[in-house]
Amino acid sequence: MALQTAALVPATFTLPKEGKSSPSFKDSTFFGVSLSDHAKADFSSSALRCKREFNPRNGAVRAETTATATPAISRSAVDGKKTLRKDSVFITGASSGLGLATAKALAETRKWHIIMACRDFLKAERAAKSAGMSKQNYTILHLDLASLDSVREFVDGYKRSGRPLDVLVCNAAVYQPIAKEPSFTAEGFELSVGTNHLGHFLLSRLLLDDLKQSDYPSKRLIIVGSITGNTNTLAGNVPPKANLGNLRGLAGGLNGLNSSTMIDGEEFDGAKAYKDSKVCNMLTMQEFHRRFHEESGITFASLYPGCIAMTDLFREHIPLFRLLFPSFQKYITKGFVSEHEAGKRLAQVVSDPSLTKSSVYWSWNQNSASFENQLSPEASDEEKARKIWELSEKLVGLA
Ligand code: NDP
Ligand code: PMR
Repeated sequence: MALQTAALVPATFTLPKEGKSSPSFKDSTFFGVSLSDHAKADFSSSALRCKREFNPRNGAVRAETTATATPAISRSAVDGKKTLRKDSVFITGASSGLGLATAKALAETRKWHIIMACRDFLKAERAAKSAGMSKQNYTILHLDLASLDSVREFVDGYKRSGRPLDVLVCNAAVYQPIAKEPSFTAEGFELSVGTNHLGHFLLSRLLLDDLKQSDYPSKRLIIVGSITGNTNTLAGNVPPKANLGNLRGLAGGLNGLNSSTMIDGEEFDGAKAYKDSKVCNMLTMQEFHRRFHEESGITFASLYPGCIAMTDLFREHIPLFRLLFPSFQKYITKGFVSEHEAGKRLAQVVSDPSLTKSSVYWSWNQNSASFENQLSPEASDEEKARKIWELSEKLVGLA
């Protein structure tokens, strides 16, 4: 029911600058779909019952959290017995591109149950079907990251379900490279930072305790970053460059009324807002690591999966860009990766036993070997990470 209510609220709307016409609804898809019967049925699956019987939430589990094997079977430490259940991964924005490819890669192992947290239920269902994912390997739940109410309802619904949470992947994003005017989330934050950063920030904060309680030996919280937010690279130096400045726009609420819509307090620029949001994503993972890694054993990581130049991320770009960009990346920068390859990379960060180090920004070389990459000075600035954390807490109502 809660999800049904969220589904009736338009996700975003455009607020023109002063003196222009009245606010117009944008992207106001009505997701008239409630928590599906499919999802409800799944909550009482035999795998889940099995986990409950073996009491996964007991204190002794912590002793097991440093194990690095990738289990199809998670361990219950009560008596050394194994709990027979699939590992459970939540992926935001799994209805297309990287998220879908990752869901597919993990589903194919048959070790994972994938919770596809998506804003458009029907699109996600069709996507899963066309990717050949078998119904028993996934559940679709409604989540609109451009609405903090939707995030809270998603979390409430999840908590009521009793489902385990072993790995959370924050993947969804919007990119508005040619927008002349800012768009806003339901709470009035500029859309790119509001969705990509603030929505995920609230989601991860609200799910952290559940992640802590998982009996999966190698729990992870992963966020998808990008090379374009890192000014220590050629790609990161293509204008407009990411720059969070002194955070005065973020402090003001990014609402375009009594504050700028940009984190640094400057004029709206959609491409920059996206890159800034990715810097926030990468800083947030490091801040999570500093605050919670030692006590929880959770691995916090970000990554750049390569340039997946044919995804829907570029849906709002001009047609000429969409036509030329894949070839430019394939033949000139050589940064191109297919959705399939990128999905395998993110699936590795989810489940590979060798990728358990926390606070790493993963990248891959030309031979598709993973390595720990260097972040730009701004994307690794501890003081900024702390300030963004504190300001974001206020904006999403956690402080
Ligand atoms: P896509 O546009 O294909 O996927 C983005 C996903 O996010 C879609 O499923 C979309 O849903 C979802 N989404 C957008 N807004 C919301 C919202 N308000 N609530 C819930 N879900 C939402 O792009 P990619 O697969 O390329 O992007 C995935 C991630 O990869 C992003 O974090 C991006 O920054 C990152 N990335 C991408 C690169 C690339 O080259 N493509 C390079 C580096 C990083 P819907 O299907 O309903 O639109
Ligand atoms: Mg970039 C090694 C060089 C390299 C790489 C790996 C990327 C990745 N880009 C590179 C170089 C260049 N790009 C150069 C030299 C140019 C100027 C011609 C260039 C331009 C460019 C544009 C206009 N690139 C872009 C755009 C976009 O709109 C994309 C973007 O910034 O999205 C935020 C983009 C990207 N280039 C990349 C990657 C991965 C992107 C998109 C994805 C992202 O960060 O999510």
